[in-house]
Amino acid sequence: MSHKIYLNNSLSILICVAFSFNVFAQTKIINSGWQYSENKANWETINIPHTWNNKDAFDDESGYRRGLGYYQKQIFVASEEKENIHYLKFNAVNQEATVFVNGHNVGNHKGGYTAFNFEITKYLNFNDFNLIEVTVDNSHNENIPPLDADFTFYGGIYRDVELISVPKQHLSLTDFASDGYYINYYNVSEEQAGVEVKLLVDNFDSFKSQNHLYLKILDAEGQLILEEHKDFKLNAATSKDITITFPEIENPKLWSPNNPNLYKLEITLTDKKGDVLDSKSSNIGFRWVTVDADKGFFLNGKPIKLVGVNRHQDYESYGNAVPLSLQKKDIELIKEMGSNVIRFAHYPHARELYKKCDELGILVWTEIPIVNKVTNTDAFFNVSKQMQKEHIKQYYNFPSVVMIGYMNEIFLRLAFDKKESDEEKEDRKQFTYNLAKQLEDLTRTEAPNHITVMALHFNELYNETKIADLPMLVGWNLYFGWYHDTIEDLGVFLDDQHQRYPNRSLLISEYGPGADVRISTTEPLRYDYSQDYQLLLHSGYYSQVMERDFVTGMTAWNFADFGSEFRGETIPHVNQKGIMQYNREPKEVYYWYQSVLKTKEPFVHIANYQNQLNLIENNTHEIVVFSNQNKGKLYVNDVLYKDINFELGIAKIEVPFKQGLNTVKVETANTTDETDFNVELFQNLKTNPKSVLAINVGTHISFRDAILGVTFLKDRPYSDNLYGYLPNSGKCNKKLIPFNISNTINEAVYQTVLVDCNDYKVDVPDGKYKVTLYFVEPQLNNKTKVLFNLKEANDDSEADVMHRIFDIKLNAKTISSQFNMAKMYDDKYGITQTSEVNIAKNEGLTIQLNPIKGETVLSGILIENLD
Ligand code: GCB
Repeated sequence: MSHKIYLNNSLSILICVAFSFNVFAQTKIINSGWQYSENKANWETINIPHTWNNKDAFDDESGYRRGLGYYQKQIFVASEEKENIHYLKFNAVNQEATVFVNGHNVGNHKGGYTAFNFEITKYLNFNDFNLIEVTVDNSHNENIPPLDADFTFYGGIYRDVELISVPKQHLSLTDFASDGYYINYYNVSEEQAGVEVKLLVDNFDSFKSQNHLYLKILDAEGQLILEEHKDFKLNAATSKDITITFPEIENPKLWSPNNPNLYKLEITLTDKKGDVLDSKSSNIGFRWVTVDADKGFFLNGKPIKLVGVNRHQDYESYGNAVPLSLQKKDIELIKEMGSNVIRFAHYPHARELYKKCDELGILVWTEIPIVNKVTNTDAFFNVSKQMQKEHIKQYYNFPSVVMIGYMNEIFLRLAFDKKESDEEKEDRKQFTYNLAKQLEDLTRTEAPNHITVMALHFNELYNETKIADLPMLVGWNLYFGWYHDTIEDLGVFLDDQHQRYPNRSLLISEYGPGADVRISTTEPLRYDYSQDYQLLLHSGYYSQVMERDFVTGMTAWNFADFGSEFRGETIPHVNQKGIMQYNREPKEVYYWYQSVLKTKEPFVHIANYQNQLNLIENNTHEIVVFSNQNKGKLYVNDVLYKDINFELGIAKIEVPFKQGLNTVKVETANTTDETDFNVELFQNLKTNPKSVLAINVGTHISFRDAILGVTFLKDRPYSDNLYGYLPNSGKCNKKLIPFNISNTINEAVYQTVLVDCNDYKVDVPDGKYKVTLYFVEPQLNNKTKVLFNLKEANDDSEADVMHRIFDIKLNAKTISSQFNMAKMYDDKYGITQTSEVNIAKNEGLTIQLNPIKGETVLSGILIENLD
């Protein structure tokens, strides 16, 4: 074999392009200029990636359209391409696609997160235009997982579309749309490492062919380390499996998160003359992993505590149709946070991201989207198994992939479903177990040398049914301190599981509270959505995991906020458990992770939740600083205030502030951080009046409304010269209603309600004011909806609704009589009542809610001075 031909791939491409254009394999990405329609009548021009749900899934009015979407595109295929074989490859279409070429149905694919391709040669017209049409369906389908899950199932062609043209002999494209080869490792240790490659080569010719395979392993610098050649014959119209085994490499550079040493495999297929037909390449990473039920996770024979995140693939305003450049940035941010592991939840993400994990050094858990429940049909079982095969075969060659899963919280609906009889429930346990067993067996067979995993929710069902004994590593999704119990209960649970199931390895595959950057508090509490509570929970989990060797690690839920159509928290339709916001702006806890996970360079960060501090009554506030150092010095307005010590990456210091701009600086070994706080003191509203005053009634959290440019202050019992409710004027209970509120973007103001409290006082000085009161009817049923729609209302439904009726008075003057939200407004509708008030005689503002029927409610107050 002459050296020239095999100089390197790019050169050989050039040679081939020059001499035999029509034989070499070519892939064209055909993303641009598709036509899209939801009804086949009105078409618009779009580019792939595309989804039709990036806006409507966040819009209460329009609602989220699950149904059909039609795509079409013309492609020109040159006559030189005639001798080649042609494929259309879709890297992901959510969730069912039927593809037509020039009117011929070329195939259907079910499942929204894996790639598929169809051979289209016989349908093509050469030297002519060809019409490609794709019908996409994201309606609920009982036979396609996921059936039900806490994320939005955006419909559309949202990953690249490729037109692949290959010579008659090529690396197979038909093995579940894989690359047609699989890299296995043998005898990997610090001293040596072996690589074995299994290739599938197809011959589409009607006669025998003679071919040659040339495989090279290069090191990180591009130096050739090993090469293997193989001549072989292919019978007409057949496929062949060829295994090529390299001799062991001596003293390999092992791959790990700290040292992601990669080698490269290059594969070249030629004809007997030596002309290149096909070529592919992959990362090679030498590593081995094991789990030990007592000692945790081991990489290359050394213990490693896995700490990282889960990731969903969507992004604010893009839905799931996110440019790859932005997605890759996510992986960089995850690495910069100090993570050594990612769980790609709850489905395979774009393959380019796994490549990025190879390069950056992040261990990967990857899974298919069988979530919350399964359907007991052959069709569902078959689609599930097909998905897992596609998943394994398409993601097999990434050295970062070490854990492969197939189910998430599969008994969630069983645990909550009240409708099923006991018998039906028993049946459900059995068929779910059966599917799990089939998928576990399939995964072990198709992906030996990987760790099988499954994620469970906090419920005994997984132990009782023994489904938790199937995978090699069990992931528990644990929400202690959020959905139930306290942060400290985590440890109790972990110890109990370890004692009861001493042979099981476990990981905390999810944990985390919702957090909204607009919310802060000095008294963080469960379910308050403050960043302060988010920090408490994440750091509390971390310390409990670090204390326990048997826990292999933890992956936070979630890297970033993500779309979940049915959710209604302080940001509607968004799951807010991100460490980053939906637009990938960091929440403060991101920096805390850096302080405990990144040890190489000195790091310090002053948490500055909103740049804005509102200090009520006194002028001090607790500042939170993160650092990976032990000690530092804190300066306030350029004066040394204190020497500080960090524990678990955190120092908390009570700092005195002055009104206006204050600068805080922290110095630690070789690094500093400095930040400005805009401080507003609320000590005496009469002597120090505010032109705008906003109060978040019924809660200990403050809420920053960036559009109004005002912070709704935390609520409090009244004291002289300030504001607050009069505790003796009723029960004055604080209530949280975690539901979407319509007619507002300030959900957090309405969702916290002060119930049965009749008098409220604000000591503003004399003057003319515009006073806006915020209300919502907190009855959590749809009865008010029926009632509001008067045509549908009937006496029975009216009788069920609790009518809450009260008069509203400002300084004894009635501004609303018989205020009855159930009667007057839609369900969970954000209501404001605005009136002007003249305040005189130093009497301040008194808000009276006089109950006529039921308990009074109030959500917020905004007072604007008009003088
Ligand atoms: C879980 C689920 C995940 C949810 C998460 C939550 O356990 O696995 O899909 O998004 O809880 O936020 O409730």
